[in-house]
Amino acid sequence: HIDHAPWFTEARLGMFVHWGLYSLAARHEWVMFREEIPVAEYRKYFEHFDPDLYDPREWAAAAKSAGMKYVVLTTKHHDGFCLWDSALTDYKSTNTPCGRDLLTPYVEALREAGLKVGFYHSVIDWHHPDFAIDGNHADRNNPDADAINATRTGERYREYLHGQVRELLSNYGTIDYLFFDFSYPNEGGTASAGSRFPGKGREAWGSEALMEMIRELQPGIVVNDRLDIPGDFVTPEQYQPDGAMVSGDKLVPWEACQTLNGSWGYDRDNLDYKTPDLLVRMLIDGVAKGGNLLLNVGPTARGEIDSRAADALAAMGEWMRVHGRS
Ligand code: FUL
Repeated sequence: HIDHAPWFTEARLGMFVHWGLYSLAARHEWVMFREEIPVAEYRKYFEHFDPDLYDPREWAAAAKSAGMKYVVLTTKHHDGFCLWDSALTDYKSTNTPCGRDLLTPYVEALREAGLKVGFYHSVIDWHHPDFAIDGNHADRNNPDADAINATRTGERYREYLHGQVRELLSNYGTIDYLFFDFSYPNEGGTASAGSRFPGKGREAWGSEALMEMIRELQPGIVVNDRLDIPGDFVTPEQYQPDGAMVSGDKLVPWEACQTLNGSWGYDRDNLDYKTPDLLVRMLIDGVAKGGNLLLNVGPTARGEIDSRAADALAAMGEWMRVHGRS
């Protein structure tokens, strides 16, 4: 139970949406990192981003009929591209052929459908000129990385991060949920991120001050645990915890985020979908252990939830209609 937001542990099921420039590549949201695509080359996706089928009312309807109570959209993923008209960067949807802020209709559609509004925001940024290049950066093998890093200041990036979060929490009315993302493959969780990745972690991001600002701007919001300081809930990723999560004599609110096919971003040729049976079992497993399930979809570059994801959601909805209580 989260005192200031009892809705969260009652909701139990939400929809995660990973959508951005990587959706055009259609082969995993880490494509820029995996294929070491330089910023200049990755720009081709920016130049062609034109989601003509984007209708967040359809996303909201799909979530709702699957029994989901909240939706969480990637405002910015690790590639740094912003889905809103940020005053702090040019790397945003308004400067692509799309030409508009995509968060406004998203937020409106969710509210209309009676769903809670969530934002995901990446602390990692492979595009920002002041984000230090480390082993988990798309540009990690650049022979000039050390020289480039010498010109980068954590302070400028920190200001950018705080400024963008301020925009997100000031310009779209009430935001119910915020998922920060600092998490690297094979590193298992986020604790002591700062010590494992020099220049990253609570001090580099100004996490305490950031959290204070968030609470001030949106007193009712729930925030996850990936700023290298505790949040309102913890976020096991792509696994179900063994049992209820406990700290001292207290139950810890948790939310497992899970994919449909192992990728978060649209991954067109990946056919390794979880069966509806497994999805329902994951939901039951989580509820039995006192947790939420945040189930991901990766819409196509045109903005559509493709038929395989839509079928999975529909199958969950079918089960919820028979077994749900709301
Ligand atoms: C991770 C990210 O690196 C993935 O791309 C995804 O966003 C997931 C929810 O968090 O750690």
